[in-house]
Amino acid sequence: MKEYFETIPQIRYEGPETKNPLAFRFYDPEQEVMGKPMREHLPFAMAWWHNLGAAGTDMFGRDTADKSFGARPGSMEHARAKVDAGFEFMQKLGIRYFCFHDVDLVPEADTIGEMNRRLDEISDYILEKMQGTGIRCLWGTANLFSNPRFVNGAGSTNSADVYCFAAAQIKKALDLTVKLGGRGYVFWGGREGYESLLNTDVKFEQENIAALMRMAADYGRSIGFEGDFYIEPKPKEPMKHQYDFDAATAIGFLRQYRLDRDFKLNIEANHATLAGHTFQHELRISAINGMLGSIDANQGDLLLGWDTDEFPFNVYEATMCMYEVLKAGGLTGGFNFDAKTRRPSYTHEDMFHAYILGMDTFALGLRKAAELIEDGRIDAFVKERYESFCTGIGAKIRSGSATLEELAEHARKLGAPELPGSGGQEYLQGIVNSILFK
Ligand code: XUL
Ligand code: CO
Repeated sequence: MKEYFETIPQIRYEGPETKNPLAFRFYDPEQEVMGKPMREHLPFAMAWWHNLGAAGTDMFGRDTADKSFGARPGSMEHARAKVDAGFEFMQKLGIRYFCFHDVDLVPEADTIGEMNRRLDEISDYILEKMQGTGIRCLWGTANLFSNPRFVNGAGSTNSADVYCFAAAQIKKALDLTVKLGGRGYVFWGGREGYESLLNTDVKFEQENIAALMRMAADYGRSIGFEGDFYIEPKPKEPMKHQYDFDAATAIGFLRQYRLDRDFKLNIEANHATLAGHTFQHELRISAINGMLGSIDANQGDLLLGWDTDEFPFNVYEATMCMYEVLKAGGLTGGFNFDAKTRRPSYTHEDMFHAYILGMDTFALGLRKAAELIEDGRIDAFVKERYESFCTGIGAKIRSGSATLEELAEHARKLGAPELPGSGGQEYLQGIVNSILFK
């Protein structure tokens, strides 16, 4: 078997002191954190599209990286070489999952029939490679945004024929997800939105998107898919205004169209910041609504207003993410590195450095989040902050048995209320820093 990354050894944990760039400093898969090995807390996934496809092209310049893997791009031979290289890559890093769009796996064909034939062929090959490796699919999806036919969206298109094309792609991507043991299926509505309200019937489009999702969920269940469907919220890019703006918007949509039993959310860090939220905010909103399913682990650049899909290195963010995940009791999905190396980082070695960085960042975040929880001061503070609702009139409000008149009477008797207790934000931020940097 040809080796694609000949200079790269098996990546192992060597601890924080190591100077070896091809070793983990913090990700020690077997190390227990809060009673579970790290690898169970952190089901990492490789994003097929970035890692095996993206070659550094930007709006101003063509590829810098060579992702041909020794084959002619656009051929089935190339599709197979990507499978081989991808599995070697995952095995060398100890990554147990991958995520894919249909068009990441094979060159796109003109007809659904030919496309499906190619997908059958490659998925047979992937299945073969999966045997004995423990590697499987985290989630699959259909690319319903790149092909010009989706210029006006997929579920939100104005063309019934295009809508059917989208349905055909979703059906096949679901078949593949099930075939490859996927835990989830993602809808990222890249073109589901609008550029101008002058030509758009928003209600009509949203109803059609919901109907497509309903049909997908029904079909998925009919072929034995037991995982979760996810919406991946994003406010903009490529469209000016996307319907799945943020977690709260997507949750409202899922509930309105009664899709909330089958769907959860896939929260991406960079999408959160594009929506003007923190990553932690989006995770918290999903978690408190029972909708935190999976995570696209990346990072944006706050100085740039677009989706830079960087590998996560911000330990503070990763800690706060893992804090939310631990508090939510873990994920049914995993951590997909929807991230690409920077255009000037074009070597194969850079791909490994990037994943080591991302995995170490989340491992460190996990350890620090566990320490924050075990320390207990933050939880104790929050508990005490709401204490006035534990007894007396507060407890009555919480139990739902109070009336407005009763509360007004309580207030009248009080005269002037005391100021609520201090928010203590600086005190709490100091605790976070003392744990992060000890
Ligand atoms: C785009 C994005 C997608 C989805 C899958 O911003 O995040 O790659 O994760 O379609
Ligand atoms: Co994503």
